[in-house]
Amino acid sequence: MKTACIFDLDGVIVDTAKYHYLAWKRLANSLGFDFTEHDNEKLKGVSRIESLKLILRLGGKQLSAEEFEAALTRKNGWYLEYIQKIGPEEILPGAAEFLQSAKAKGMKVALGSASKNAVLILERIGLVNEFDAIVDGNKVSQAKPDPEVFLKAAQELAVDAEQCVVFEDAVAGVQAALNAKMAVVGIGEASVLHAAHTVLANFSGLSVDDVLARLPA
Ligand code: G16
Ligand code: MG
Repeated sequence: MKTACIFDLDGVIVDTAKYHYLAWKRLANSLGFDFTEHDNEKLKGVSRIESLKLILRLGGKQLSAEEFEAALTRKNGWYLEYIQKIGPEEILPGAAEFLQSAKAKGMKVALGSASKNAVLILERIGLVNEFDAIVDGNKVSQAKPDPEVFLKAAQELAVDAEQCVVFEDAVAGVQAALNAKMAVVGIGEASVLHAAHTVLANFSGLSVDDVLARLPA
């Protein structure tokens, strides 16, 4: 039986993926190459460090250890600048309602995000007190598709992996949930997230029971 929901943050609860993209593009441009939205798909759910490694590979660019650190700091500075203005209006359609109805059904809810800025974002959108557990990029050492973030969330909720449903917008995140042996609902396009057990465009108009009925028992 599914007794817990684990939500990814960027791209599932809130649309911050576009701000990550803008900040990475700005960084790539400052290093002398471009970064397309198509390539950005590969960065979703991937940690800051792994994202930069991937971008540098795509741009055919090498940085010293100091330059690498400085690039991470610059990107995060721009990202923080972009998200200064976000508020509850950036919560993705139906996400807050879905979270509340899962809680009303007695399910436990956790956040499982790669972002080190997760708590700041949850505060901005007014959802920081809604989770029974928050596992973010500050608490894990392995980036998605490693299952660590979701296994830690299950541990903090005191539930087994098979009781958990993960909601993910990223290919790496879907794979992380599968690696954790959890049921996974993709949020986005089925053509991209085909490995998920089921895929929703967003949470709008869907009850928790509707979603649970689409998953393997
Ligand atoms: C998010 C994004 C990724 C981002 C990562 C790290 O993860 O999807 O694009 O690189 O967090 O974020 P930060 O630089 O804020 O630490 P998630 O897991 O919430 O989708
Ligand atoms: Mg995400």
